[in-house]
Amino acid sequence: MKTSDSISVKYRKDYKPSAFLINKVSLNFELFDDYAIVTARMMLQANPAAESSGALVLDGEELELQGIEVAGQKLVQEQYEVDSEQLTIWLNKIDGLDYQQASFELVTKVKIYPAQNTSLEGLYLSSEKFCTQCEAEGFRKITYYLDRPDVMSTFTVRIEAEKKKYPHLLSNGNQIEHGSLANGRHYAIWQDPFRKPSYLFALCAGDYDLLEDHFTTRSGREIKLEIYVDKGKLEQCHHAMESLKKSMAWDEEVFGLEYDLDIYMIVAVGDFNMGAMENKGLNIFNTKYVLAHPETATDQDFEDVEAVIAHEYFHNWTGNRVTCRDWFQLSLKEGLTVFRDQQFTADQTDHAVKRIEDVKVIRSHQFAEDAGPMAHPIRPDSYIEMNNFYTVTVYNKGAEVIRMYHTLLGTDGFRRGMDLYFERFDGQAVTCEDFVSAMEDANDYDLIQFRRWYSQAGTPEVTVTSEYDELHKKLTLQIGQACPDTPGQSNKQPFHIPLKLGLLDKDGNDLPLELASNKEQLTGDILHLTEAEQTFEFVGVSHKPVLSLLRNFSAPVRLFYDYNDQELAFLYAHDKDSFNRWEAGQRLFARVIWQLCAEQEAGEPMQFPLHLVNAVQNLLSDESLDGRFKALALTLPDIKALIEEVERVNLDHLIAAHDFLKRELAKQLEMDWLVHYQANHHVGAFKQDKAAIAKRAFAGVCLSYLVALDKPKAYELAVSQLVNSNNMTDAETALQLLMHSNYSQKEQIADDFYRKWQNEELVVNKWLSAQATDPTDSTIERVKGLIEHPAFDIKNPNKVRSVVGAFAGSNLPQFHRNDGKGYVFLAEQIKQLYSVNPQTAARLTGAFNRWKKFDDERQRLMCEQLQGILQLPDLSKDVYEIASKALG
Ligand code: 0A1
Ligand code: ZN
Repeated sequence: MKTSDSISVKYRKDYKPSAFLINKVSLNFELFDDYAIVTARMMLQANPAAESSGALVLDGEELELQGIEVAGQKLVQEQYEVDSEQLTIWLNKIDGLDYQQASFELVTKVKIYPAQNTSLEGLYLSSEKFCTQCEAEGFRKITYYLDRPDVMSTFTVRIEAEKKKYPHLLSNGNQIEHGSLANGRHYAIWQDPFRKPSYLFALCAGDYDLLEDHFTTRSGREIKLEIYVDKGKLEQCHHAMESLKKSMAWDEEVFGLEYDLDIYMIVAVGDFNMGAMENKGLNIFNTKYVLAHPETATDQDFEDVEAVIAHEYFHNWTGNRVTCRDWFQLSLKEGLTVFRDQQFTADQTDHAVKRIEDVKVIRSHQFAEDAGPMAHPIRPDSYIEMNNFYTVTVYNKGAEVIRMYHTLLGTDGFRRGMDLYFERFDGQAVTCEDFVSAMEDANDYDLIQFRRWYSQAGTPEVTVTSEYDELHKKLTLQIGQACPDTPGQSNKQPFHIPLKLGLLDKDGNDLPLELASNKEQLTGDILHLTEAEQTFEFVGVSHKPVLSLLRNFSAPVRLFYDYNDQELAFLYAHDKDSFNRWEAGQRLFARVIWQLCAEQEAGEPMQFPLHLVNAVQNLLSDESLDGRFKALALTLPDIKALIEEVERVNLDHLIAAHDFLKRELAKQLEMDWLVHYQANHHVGAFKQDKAAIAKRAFAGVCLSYLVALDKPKAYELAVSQLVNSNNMTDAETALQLLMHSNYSQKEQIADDFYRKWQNEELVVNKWLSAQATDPTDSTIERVKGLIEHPAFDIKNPNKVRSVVGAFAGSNLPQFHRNDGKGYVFLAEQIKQLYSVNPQTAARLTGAFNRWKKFDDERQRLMCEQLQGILQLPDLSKDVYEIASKALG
């Protein structure tokens, strides 16, 4: 078992500039099937901004040191020391070296074993291709280095390997030379003119198919675009290429940002821990976010590919040109880049739909993280393993914080802030504070209180009460805010919360907004909450309005306001703010679900409230609404998000209530679902324009209600959609619905689907997760079978996520079985995985984080598994941090 003294906690407050800088580095990679030799030649210099020291301490892990030279002298044993994490060179023991005055050269040679590297961090060989992943601290598994983002250097990289097996040899920047060598080997040399931290280094070597294109920047520069994929996958790359070109044009148009190198390469790999990586000029992507063809990828997959391509492309400015000083500042690049990709996707698709999708992630995942044992501010104060901090808080709440600047400063003000940010910090490694000050200075806007969003964890709770004074036409809002304690933080200070609102008259029109006093507390339709308790008096309110609060989810908070059913139904039908229209529906459904839970608690039968029928029917038949919006507005709230609404949950009751409501809505509106399904489900030539996508989404939700009827006729519709579909959107929807139902032939369906798609890995993953998320009782045995299936591979993170991740994260009824078998299954998988791939194992461990929400028996069962995990021999830091914090 890990003891607390064998692990170390890193603190943000301990930041010190590096004692040395690296001005230039040349790397030479000699790649062989079973090992690689890496020679690094670096020009170092004492950092004038740091305390000087006679010891040069380089990071390095899992490296076999073969030689070391400083200023042309081979070092002998007394001059350096190596342990499992560092190489220390005693510069003061090297004759004639004046390291404080002049720069000096260091040459190291190490041997590494990429074929044995299953962590997928550093340099690894998988599916006969070499690939790297260096963020956050993977470069130290390639060579000894100052592996921290504030040490920036120019890189020259020479790669040599067998020509036949590895015809493509790629690294960052421009290729400046290539040629043949003896013994069937060849080499290429790459030079990246931009200084960069080691985490942006990349190397790929293998035999790929290549899609080529080009883009002309608005200043007229010609950029080569290249996408490298596994042989035979070229047909699935066109969407990624189009997405890249759209992203490049969008960043020029919206932010005035042009690409800077002459070539932009993307390599798709099947074994990858995350979505993708923004290495300078050489992005490496999980195949899931590159490959897309209508037959094998859903409309959602297409949107995801476009968004991830955009995200990585946008990092070239927000991340690469301006990078992070240290890893505590991760949200500086990630929150900002997520916000940028969200805006991009909204512009390509639909603003309201995109907003709703993003808020769903916040509510189901980020709120849970913020209320659990891993809660941290978007700029964390400490960590044990940095890889555990690539979180929904840093990324998605980080993006919400950026969105609030946009809300407060407006599009132009936000742009002014961005321009100043680049003007001041281009080419540097900076902090979140630097970003705030740029926004502040460019707009002459006080963001002192706003800064608390960076330092305080937890989800603020905003409580609103209202009173209408008919006589004086006055509306008084009493608004309080509080933020719950989180691990290591209590007594939080009030946040600056922009609360966008509207007051609706009885026709659903917005009434004008005017405050009686303190008029600066309202700008446009944004109310500025800054204190624990505030009173706002609106005047000239002609009659009692319906309140539309927190429009467009203008801040990442929980809003409490005592709406009644009539008001919610009214907003669901009329709010001009599409987000709040959706939100009203979700609240309406949630109220019913909690009511049904209360009925079960009281031992009474569940009663379906008929008032819902009207509300849903009106929405269903509202011709003015987009199909994707309708699909979202007709979907019941996610159980995960509902769990976050209560202190402790009776999961059995909650699931029963959720199922009951779905089935009742299905029954009450059976004809409507059928009519709309038939009107929107399209047979015939495949189209992928906005209208066709919207119809598929809407038809999919209608079908989900029909299948909930548990009737042969409905199953027939789903089966027919599955077998006759010419696109994966329709096929996957039908597959999932059938697999999650009581349909008697579902085994057959699963077998046929597999037989058809067994050679398309990404489709097989859909097949795996459709089974792993089946809420019926047989699933526990089925998932045990799936991990033995030839299609499963514990070394491939996409497979692990498709089976184990999907089961633990998205199959609440079965993961939380009351016999504890779901928990045992997850713990078993973590035990198999933690030494193979610590990062992915740690992510899985997070599924236990919310154990305190459940009943005593489930709590006990989950804790038992967490304790077992903590007893594992040589437990990785990654898993240790999650499991130990979960147990608190
Ligand atoms: N920076 C990448 C995400 C990423 C982070 C860590 C990784 O390995 C530990 C890999 C990728 C992004 O935001 O896209
Ligand atoms: Zn990113």
